[in-house]
Amino acid sequence: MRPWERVLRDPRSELSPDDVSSILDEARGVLSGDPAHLELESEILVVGDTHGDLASSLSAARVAEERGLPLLFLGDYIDRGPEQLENLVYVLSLKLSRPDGVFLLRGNHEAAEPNAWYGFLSVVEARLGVEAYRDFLGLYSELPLTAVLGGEILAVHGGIPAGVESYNRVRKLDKFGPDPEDPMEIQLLWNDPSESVDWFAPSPRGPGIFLFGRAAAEEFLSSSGLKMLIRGHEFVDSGMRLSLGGLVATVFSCRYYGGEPAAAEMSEGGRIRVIPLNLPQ
Ligand SMILES: [Mn+2]
Repeated sequence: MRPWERVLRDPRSELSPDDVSSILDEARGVLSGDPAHLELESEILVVGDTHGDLASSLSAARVAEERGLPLLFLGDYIDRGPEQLENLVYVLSLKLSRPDGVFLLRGNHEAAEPNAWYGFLSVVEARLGVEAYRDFLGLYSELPLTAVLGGEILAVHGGIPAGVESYNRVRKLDKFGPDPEDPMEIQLLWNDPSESVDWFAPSPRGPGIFLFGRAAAEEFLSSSGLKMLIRGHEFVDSGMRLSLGGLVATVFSCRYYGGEPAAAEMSEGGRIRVIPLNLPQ
């Protein structure tokens, strides 16, 4: 049995550094076949940040299987939570088992700098050795950046970038290396919506990051022929929140922030159903 098959059977099984390295290698190969910008169907289960919450990823996979839905994860698999390595290895194993039914976007934490601050680098060094971390950076650089669901809903980890007239320009961005450097790369992974801003304003998250308001979302979406944005990146205590007049849905799927982790079941016409993920494992 290949290591990723063992992970699917027992997601908490003890993995050797060689097992992890084999999963990363295979996943990198399969992910390299996904374009930077995915076109997916309108009926899909969308999962927000999991941050080391393996139980939420397991619940999401079970719900998707029961309903016969493909799965889209919005990034941020690691840092912060208690089962970071297990969670990342599990979602990669899901991808390997269903290359055309599981999709993994890149979050702002799939990068070198956050991992040094928020825990994942230490987890990898302690569990797999100092040398192993490089393979994770190689994997991050194969993760796609955006997806369009049913031709009308944009999915991305953070938000829309300032000074970019439409998705046509976003779509020209390639997958990138260990850390985002281009302003558009940074903003797609880091920006947040805000009700107190019309267009764009500097974000408290740091330099090069922006809050975007309703006018900005309206203009970007309409000039792109899109109806709505679905994204993760921010804690939402009920797991899903609509903002900016319903143009933006935020999904949050990690239980370690004190809220209810959820996924968003998307269906035809942009309907969204909130699916709780705090099921017993
Ligand atoms: Mn994030």
